[in-house]
Amino acid sequence: MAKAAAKSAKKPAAKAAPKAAARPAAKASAKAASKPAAKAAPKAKPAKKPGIKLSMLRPSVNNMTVRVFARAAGLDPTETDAWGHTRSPEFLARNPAHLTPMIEDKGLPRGVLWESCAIMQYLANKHGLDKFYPKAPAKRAMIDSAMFYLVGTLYPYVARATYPALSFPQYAGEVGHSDAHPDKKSEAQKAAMAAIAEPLEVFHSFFRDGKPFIGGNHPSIADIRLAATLEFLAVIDYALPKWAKEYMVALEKKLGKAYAEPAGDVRGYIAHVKSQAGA
Ligand SMILES: N[C@@H](CCC(=O)N[C@@H](CS)C(=O)NCC(=O)O)C(=O)O
Repeated sequence: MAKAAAKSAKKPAAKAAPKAAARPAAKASAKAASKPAAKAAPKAKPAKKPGIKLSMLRPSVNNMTVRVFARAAGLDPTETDAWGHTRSPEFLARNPAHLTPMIEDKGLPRGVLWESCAIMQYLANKHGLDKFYPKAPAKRAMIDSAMFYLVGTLYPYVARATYPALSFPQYAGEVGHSDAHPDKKSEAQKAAMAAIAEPLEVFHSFFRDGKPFIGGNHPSIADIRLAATLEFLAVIDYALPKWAKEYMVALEKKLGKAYAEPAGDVRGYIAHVKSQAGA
C-alpha cells in the first residue's frame, strides 16, 4: 500500500460547536423572579457511548468495514494509523497476527481484538446495537452466515483479483505470490475475477431475498462488510451487476458520512494506484 495515499487521507472534519453554546440565554421572567427558584431538573442527556480505540490502515476495506460501523453506531472511534507499524515488536506483542483493524478494550481477555466481523459483533453485543445485529437467533444466524460466507468465499476471490492491481502483498502458496510466469499470474487473477459472480449473486438472491439490505430495511453489519468489500472491485473496473451498484448507493445514502468518509480513503487509494498505473 502506498504511503502517500495513506498520508494524504483527509482528516475528519472539525466537530461542530456544541448546540448549547449557540443558544441565547433564557430570559428570566417576572414570575420566576417572584417565586423561590425551583431548580429545573437537568435535562437527561442521552447516554454517550464510549469511544473506541482503533488501529487501522486507511486503504483497506477490512478496516473500512469497522471504521464505517463505528461511525454509524456512534462509537466515536479514536483512530491510530498503523501504517508501517503492524510488524513492530510493540504491535506484535499485543497482536501476533499483525492484523488490522484492531480495537483495544480493557474488557477483553487479551486487551485487543482483531478480525473485522468479530469486532463488529463484539461492539454490537456490548452496546446493544440490535439495529445492526439482531438479537433473535434465526435472524442473527443469517447475518453470521452472510459474513462467514463473505470472509471464507467471496473475499479470497476479491483479494486474488484485486491485490495485484492494488499492489498489496498476496498470500503465500498462491500463484500471485509465487515466481510463476506473469502469464500464469494473470491467468490466476482472471480466474478469480470470473469466480466473483457466483457468490455475489448468492448475496443478492439468497441473503437479500428481495429486501433492501441483508438486515432488512436497515443495514446490518453484514451489509457494511459486503459493501466495503465491493469497493475494491473498482480497481479492476469490475462490471458490478445493476443490483449491486444500486445496493451500494442505497447503503451509502442510508449511512451518510459514516460510510462516505472511510470509503473516501479507499477510493482515494484506488484513484492513486490507477493514476500510477496509467502514468
Ligand atoms: N479477515 C481480516 C483481514 C485483516 C487483514 O487482512 N488486514 C490487513 C490489511 S487489509 C493488515 O492489517 N495487514 C497488515 C499486516 O499483515 O502486517 C479482517 O476481516 O479483519
